[in-house]
Amino acid sequence: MIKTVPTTPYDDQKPGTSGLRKKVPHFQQPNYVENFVQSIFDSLQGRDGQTLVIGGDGRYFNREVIQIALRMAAANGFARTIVGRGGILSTPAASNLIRARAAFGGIILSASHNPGGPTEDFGIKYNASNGGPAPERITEAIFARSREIAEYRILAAADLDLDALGTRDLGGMTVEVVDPVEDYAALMERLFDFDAIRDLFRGGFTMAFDAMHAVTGPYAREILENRLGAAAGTVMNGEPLPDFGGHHPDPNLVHARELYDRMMGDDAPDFGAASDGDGDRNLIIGRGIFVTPSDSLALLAANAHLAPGYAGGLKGIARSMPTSAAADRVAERLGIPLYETPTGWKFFGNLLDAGRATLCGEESAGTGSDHVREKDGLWAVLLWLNILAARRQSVKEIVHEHWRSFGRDYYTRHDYEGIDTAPAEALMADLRARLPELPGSTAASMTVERADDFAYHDPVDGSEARAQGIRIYFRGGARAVFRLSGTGTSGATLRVYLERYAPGPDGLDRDPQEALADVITEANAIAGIRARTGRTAPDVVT
Ligand code: VG1
Ligand code: CO
Repeated sequence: MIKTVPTTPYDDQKPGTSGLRKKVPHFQQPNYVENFVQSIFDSLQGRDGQTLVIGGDGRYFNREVIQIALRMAAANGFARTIVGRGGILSTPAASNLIRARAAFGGIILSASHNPGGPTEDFGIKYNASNGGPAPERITEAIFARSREIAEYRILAAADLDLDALGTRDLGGMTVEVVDPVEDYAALMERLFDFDAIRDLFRGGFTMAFDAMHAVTGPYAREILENRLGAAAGTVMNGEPLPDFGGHHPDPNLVHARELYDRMMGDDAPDFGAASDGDGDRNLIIGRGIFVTPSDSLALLAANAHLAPGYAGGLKGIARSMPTSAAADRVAERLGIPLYETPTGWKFFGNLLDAGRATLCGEESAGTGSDHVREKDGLWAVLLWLNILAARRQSVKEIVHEHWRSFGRDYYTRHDYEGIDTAPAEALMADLRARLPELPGSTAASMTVERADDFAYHDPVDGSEARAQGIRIYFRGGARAVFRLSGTGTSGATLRVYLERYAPGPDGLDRDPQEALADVITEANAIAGIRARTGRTAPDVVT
């Protein structure tokens, strides 16, 4: 029986960089989930009789929300839903399923790299039929709907068993519970030379993969250990846990410290990697060398032709604006276009759909390609492995060779987390107001050449995205970027992105913090970070 339940709107259901993210208790308010899911459905034309994919990263509250979403999908005209066993689907695997099964769209439950648990984070995101995060016009429609919603539709039914594979009926809608790994692993086998990688491992190559007790554990075990023959135990923290073992499933140098220390130690394996809560990010560390995500994008682009899936070359490269210019140099040499987009994967969708870009990347450890419409952590790891298998050099040799050939883009990001919203917004507003007077000025030791507030004009559909981050270019080629996070759930997070290009082959082992010391000082002085936030140092340096 379908019930129509009266409800009252919430005013804070605005999707951010990557969907709606709030604390679990916030989502547990009466009808909060139902309102948002109905707002999604109400914003979709032509969903009747269609297929919907549903899955999440397994965090606390995942199962409850999946049951609600299933009952609501059944009451809102969907003919079929495809759910990962146990409610599990990594974000790239969900994207793949939407595409492979020609679904109308998908609901992905995740707060990505944010911690999980009864008082931690949860998130709901809608992906469209191309498998990618809903574009702004849809997220705006969802938000608008959520502010006036008066009722939602739900089937009165008991919970479904999601732990056994197979097809069942839910009020006339077919629910298909699928193996979350199978289709995704098959896609990876089509893109990469599994024989060459197997051969690499057979020859004694060693690796450590930190799944951070998040969704990639089962994927990494199946692909790396079972199919590619990496030694048992290669996958660390491989059991997905609703609270990620109490950690932040964020693959950066702070939260993946154990892996980092191991990779810098004497008995380090050849290759180290990690992924985040929902499996779309990647961290790459070679023995004795951390590869920044910006460099990784450039390296993957320069070497992608070594993998079968990319043997025909790349159509173009797209990177988020705060990502370093390392990929630009590769695009230039390859003679292919480079696109600079706002932060967030949704902005890559049109470029990928239109066949303008093949590889995309963000400085926040997200890399991907046109194989799905999300960033893809394991994909990046496998492309690296394919390149290592083809070149038979160490990560360090490959990175150093790249820098010798292209020059090096020193890069770091400084995050100030959980600062009060008011001063954070005032800091940004003040920078915006001072943009015209910045060129020619010097706050500490460097002189501003030009400064702007990044606006993106989508070359495919002509849409505009404004106020995407303050960019300050200094004389001599360094850059600082300021923006506020759109994924945090408590207070505001200020991100400061810093980079400088060094054309020569010098300084291969130089520490970026040291190489960027003057840019860091200048950026802090221009924005008045200490005075406005009371913070003397960033919380996270990546
Ligand atoms: C962050 C990253 C951004 C990424 C987004 C979602 O956003 O900076 O590059 O696309 O997270 O990633 P923000 O607005 O907090 O800077 V995930 O792994 O959460 O889908
Ligand atoms: Co993620």
